[in-house]
Amino acid sequence: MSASTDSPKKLAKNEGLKTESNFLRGTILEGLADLSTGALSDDDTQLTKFHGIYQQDDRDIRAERRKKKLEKAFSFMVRVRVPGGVCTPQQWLEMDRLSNTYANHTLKLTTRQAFQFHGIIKSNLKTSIKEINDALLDTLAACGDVNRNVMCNPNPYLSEVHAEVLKFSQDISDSLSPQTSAYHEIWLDGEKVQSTEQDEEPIYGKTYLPRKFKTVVAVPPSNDVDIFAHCLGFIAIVEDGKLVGYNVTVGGGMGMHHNNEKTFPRLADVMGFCTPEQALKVAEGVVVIQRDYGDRSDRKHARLKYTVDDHGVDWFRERVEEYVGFKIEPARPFKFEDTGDRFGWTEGVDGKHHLTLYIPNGRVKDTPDFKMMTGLREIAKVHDGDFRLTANQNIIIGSISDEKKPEIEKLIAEYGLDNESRAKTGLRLNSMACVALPTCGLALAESERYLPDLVGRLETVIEEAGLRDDAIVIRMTGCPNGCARPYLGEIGFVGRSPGKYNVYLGAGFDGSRLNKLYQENVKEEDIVDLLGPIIQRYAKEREEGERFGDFTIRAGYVKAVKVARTDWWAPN
Ligand code: SRM
Ligand code: SF4
Repeated sequence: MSASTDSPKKLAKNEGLKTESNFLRGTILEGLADLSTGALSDDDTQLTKFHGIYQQDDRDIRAERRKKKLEKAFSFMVRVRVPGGVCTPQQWLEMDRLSNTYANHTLKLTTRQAFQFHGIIKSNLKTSIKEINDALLDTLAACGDVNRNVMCNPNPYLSEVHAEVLKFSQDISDSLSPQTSAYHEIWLDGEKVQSTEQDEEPIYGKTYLPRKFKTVVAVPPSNDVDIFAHCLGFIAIVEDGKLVGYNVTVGGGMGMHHNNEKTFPRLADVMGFCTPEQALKVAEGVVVIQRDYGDRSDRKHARLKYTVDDHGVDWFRERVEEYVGFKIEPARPFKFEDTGDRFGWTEGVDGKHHLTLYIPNGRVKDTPDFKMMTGLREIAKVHDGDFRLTANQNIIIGSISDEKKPEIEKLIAEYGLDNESRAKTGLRLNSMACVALPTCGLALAESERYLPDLVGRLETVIEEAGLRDDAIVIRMTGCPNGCARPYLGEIGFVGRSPGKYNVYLGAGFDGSRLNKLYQENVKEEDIVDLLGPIIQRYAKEREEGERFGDFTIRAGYVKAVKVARTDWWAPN
């Protein structure tokens, strides 16, 4: 299939790297054996991303080491795929053990329902990856220019179709996983493949995708996966209690660059409807069209959102239809209500109990006064259900039996894990921050280490205004890449430089409207003065049921921007 008739543009450097890499091998094995440095070669650090591994350095001590003329304090971040966010208590225990053996004694539950380890040094990398695989989880395609961890509403209480939908998300994950044997060969001591002929990537080809690719599945009314923020989405359509198919969304994404208007966050378009039998083929079709038509010359313009934006969703649908060989039907009605988690106890349709716990910014760790990691470990030791990572960086202790419930309740109380002890406002429960400093090489400002303090200061205003129990979605990132989906926060902060943030307001509570820039370059110390009066006005002037994001638009603080086309599918 030919992508374009225009004269060919110069390909981005990574394209050559992928072609030459022998299906993602590069010289990773040789680099791992060289212990004269804690780093890998620049080219290999691009390739290890496809294996779920990022080279990083501790930015807190970068300047000090430079002064002492020491190499940067290199270590590796390892991302573990958890399709749909569901893992067993045994797997939780293994992740906990590996973090305490090879990493920095913390686990990061990510905004895409995965685990991240930070601080693994080169000499421990291979063993760590091997032991993650021994726990029947993997890191392949957790990063890189491929389809990454597939997300799915994690709360099993939602509907009878949940298990079916979760299975679908796991099937997408399997069908879009890279087929190269390089992963096995490098990390699991597989047989060395002598020639590239033996490897094949039926869907991706040798150069994989132009850029990262993200897929999600949602069951309305919950939009906790923020479906419109992702390249490809499937919205479960349930009629008379049965899953009849999915509305397919394409072309969402968050990342942008400051001062570059050619880059922007974009909400996905609803492309149409397909049946459950057609859905895997449609997923493949969307990937293949992006493979062939995505921009391989400019990585800042290479995401699917730009392909859809440049050509339009109708053009995109036609290309997918040509590939899959059937028509994609018009979309069916659906309605989302919110993007948050259902905290506390819920009862599942299976008669089991589920407990959603607030984990501040997804960082599982022990501190002198709060033994969160130990508490969750003790729960995992007795729990016979599952753990479910949410897209809001929280955790569900899922499928708890009647017999186990008292024991788990006792551990929750013993370790102070209950939500009431640690998150007294709806603002905090709905807060989310990306990792940022000290590990993220792209951070311009603090995020995970700063948001809890800022929320604390805003909580004073919230309490005074009588808004303790009101859910307000607040998100922060240390740079404009958008890892905590800040452009879908009713209040969004995006780092500009140390101690300074762009402040955004006005996103839709249901995830269907982006927020808008309210003020640029706001200093940390000025944020409460900026937002306090708006919060107080909201408390006094809001209409019945009016959400904070909607109010900031009605009150004229910001103007509404594009709304995902959800309203006209579901009139009411
Ligand atoms: Fe992200 C890059 C962390 C979700 C958009 N992201 C990074 C890196 C790997 C920095 C780097 O490239 O060197 C960060 C590692 C930090 C660290 O020290 O761990 C990083 N991203 C994260 C996580 C861990 C944030 C979190 O606190 O949970 C999330 C891991 C998700 C996962 O399990 O796979 C994470 N990143 C996201 C999301 C949200 C989502 O997908 O729902 C986005 C916005 C959606 C999107 O993709 O458009 C996101 N991350 C980016 C981008 C911008 C991409 C773009 O199109 O411009 C980058 C930079 C890049 O790719 O060049 C990036
Ligand atoms: Fe790093 Fe920026 Fe992503 Fe935050 S948003 S983790 S600072 S890349």
